[in-house]
Amino acid sequence: MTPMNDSQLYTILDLGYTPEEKAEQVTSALLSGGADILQLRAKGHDPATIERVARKLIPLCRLAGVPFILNDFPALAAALDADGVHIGQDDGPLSEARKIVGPGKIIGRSTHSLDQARAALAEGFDYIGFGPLFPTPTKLGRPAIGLEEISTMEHDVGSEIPAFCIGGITPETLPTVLAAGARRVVVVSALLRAPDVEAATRKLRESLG
Ligand code: 3NM
Repeated sequence: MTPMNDSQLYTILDLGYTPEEKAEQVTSALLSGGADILQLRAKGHDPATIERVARKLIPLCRLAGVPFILNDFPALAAALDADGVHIGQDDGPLSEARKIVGPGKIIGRSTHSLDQARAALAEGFDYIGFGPLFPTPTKLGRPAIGLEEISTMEHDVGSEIPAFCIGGITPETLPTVLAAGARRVVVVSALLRAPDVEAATRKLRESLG
């Protein structure tokens, strides 16, 4: 499996963009295009659907050597033997999730400020998301935090654990995000809405160097 330390492009199969019938096809395209990590995100979907989709995607990720992370649902992540789980600010402490998924699994946290990023590092999370940098249709209602704090965040947190900038990152915004100091990114709608997901992923992967 790709060590997380080498991961630059974190992708999300979001059922809000990709219907279940296309989940495997789009995941294969993300993986072939060079995704380093694949998360399944299914806000508002019932657990049975999430489990069904996860069971289809996990073998694809295993074959590609890419970690499969489940958004929320630590117990389901454990039952599926997912590589990890991603939890938000309101999803309780790391220790609780760790008890459920076990010691060998990756646990990531969404952070929306420098303070939250530092706190996630101190708590012992394996990686963080940091954003949203820009307003995003994928997470409506969350204020954009901009680019100003990226370099401090990378210095204080990103030097210790992988830190993925997220939110509104597209081929157009990526150069300014990298210029601001970001080293790793999560990209969702810009890839899932692309007419050719694999080509879009490959192009973005190449821009990351
Ligand atoms: N979490 P897109 S922003 C899922 O800041 C998610 O925690 C965010 O999607 C956070 O690439 C976000 O389409 C949406 O903007 C990212």
